[in-house]
Amino acid sequence: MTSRFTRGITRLPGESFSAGITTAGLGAPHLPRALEQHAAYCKALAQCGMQVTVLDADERFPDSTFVEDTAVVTPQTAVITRPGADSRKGETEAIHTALSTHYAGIPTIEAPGTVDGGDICQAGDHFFIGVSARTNPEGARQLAAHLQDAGFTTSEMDIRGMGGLLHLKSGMSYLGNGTMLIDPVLADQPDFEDYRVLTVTEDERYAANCIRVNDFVLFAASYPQAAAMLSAEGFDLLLLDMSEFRKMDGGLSCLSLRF
Ligand code: CIR
Repeated sequence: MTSRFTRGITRLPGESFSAGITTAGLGAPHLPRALEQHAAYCKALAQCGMQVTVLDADERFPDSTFVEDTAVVTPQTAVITRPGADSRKGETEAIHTALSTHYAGIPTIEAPGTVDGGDICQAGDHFFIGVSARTNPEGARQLAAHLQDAGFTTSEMDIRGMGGLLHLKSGMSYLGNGTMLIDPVLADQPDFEDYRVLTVTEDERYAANCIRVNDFVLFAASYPQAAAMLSAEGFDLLLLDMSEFRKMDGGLSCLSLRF
């Protein structure tokens, strides 16, 4: 079953956005354009039926617009992460405060564990936990324990050394109805045997990160083959220009917490 989401949290990119971490090699992001794209993203979440809280930018944390990495949330439960990059660890404080009005007693990942929310993919009652350069085995173990306490099943997928994937969800998205959209680099994962798997082409790898939100799929613009494949499967796409966030290694899922 796919959760229905009623609330979202996003955070505006700030003046320091271009000082964040990136490997993309696509040049510096243009802040006014990033703000326009962010506004369109928040509008799309609202169109999906969500009430969206937009937090102010925090110039101390250039990557803090990528709120997904700071928590793992479902409509029933939340866990505050401990991001793998030192420059991002302080981002969790504001998110903890924002989530505290919605959840009682939120557990946190503790040192030496690290978890980036971008490595965590929920598929119904199951969570895939990516072990990556950002999420370490101890963080994965702690998160699995919290999620199992909340009644979910979990499994780990080690993506270290898989070319081009920053996070597990850089290469996979759960679309609901037992369907996964994946990057070709994940094509041979035995864990996907029970799913209907749709694979993006090598030249559209960025499109593997999208988000199913209630009746729609928020999808990056400019990936026509992947968009046509999903439309043919009956998904309703809301296309969004992500060019400025892509320059900072960010995708559609990174920009919000959905619960
Ligand atoms: C970082 O390297 O941490 C940011 N520049 C990008 C984070 C993207 N987050 C995500 O995929 N969940």
